[in-house]
Amino acid sequence: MRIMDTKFVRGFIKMADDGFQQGWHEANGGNLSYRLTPNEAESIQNRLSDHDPWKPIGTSVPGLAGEYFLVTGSGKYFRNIIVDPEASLCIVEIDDKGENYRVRWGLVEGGRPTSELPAHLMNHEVKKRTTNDQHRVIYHAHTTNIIALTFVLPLEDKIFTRELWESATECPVLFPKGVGVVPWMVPGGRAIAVETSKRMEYHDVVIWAHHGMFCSGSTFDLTFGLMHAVEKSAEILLKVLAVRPDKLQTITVENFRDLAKDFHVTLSEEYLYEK
Ligand code: 2HA
Ligand code: ZN
Repeated sequence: MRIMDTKFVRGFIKMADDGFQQGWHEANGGNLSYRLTPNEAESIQNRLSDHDPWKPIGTSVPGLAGEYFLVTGSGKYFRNIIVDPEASLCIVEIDDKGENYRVRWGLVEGGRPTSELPAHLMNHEVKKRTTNDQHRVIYHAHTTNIIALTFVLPLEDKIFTRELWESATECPVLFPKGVGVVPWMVPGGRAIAVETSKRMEYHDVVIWAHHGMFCSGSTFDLTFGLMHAVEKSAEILLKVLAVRPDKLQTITVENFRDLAKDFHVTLSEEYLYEK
């Protein structure tokens, strides 16, 4: 099957362009990865090249041995993905130890996978295990309002979660396990990948202070929708803080309990503290 015609490549390109249209991908900002199903990997085998040598991932992901990923390229611009996907994206294969990768398709003008490959793969490894193989999409974007919030709220999971939940009614339903927050760290390496994947054990959303956000999900729609909802909630919260920091009214703890009951979600007591 022609790789450009596959449903997962079409979905990936649409999601990347949706993110660009939102203003979350200035310059080469952000990155996206998708873990292929065994059937998808099988369906494109005769379209893959085996010329690229194995290279170290920079971290160890034994839980992903033999998996294939569609990922954005390092230094590539999201705004160009829809125009020239074969130059902007690549499919990588992970070796049988989870230590090395090689490019099997794409990046036709050269380059390498995203600088955040360690974070993407370590998050995928956690999510593959904790979601019983369901999650396949990891998305990193430079979401303006969430970044702004990391300058004005304490960098604590409990505070970010509660404030985002209060700012839009559907938030506790979309991310009942709340959000994790990583303090400012140098991007692109193993250290920030370790901190992020630790929080992905529990959360589907991890915020990087003064940088952006990571979301995990089972489909492109669910993962994009999650990022979009968190970012919109942050926008509302910033507007409220700008106009009237001492909110006149809000969604109360009692309201959250009623919501949880009717929508059949479990909201951790950790976030339902009295203020
Ligand atoms: O430039 O977003 O975090 C890509 C990035 C690095
Ligand atoms: Zn980034």
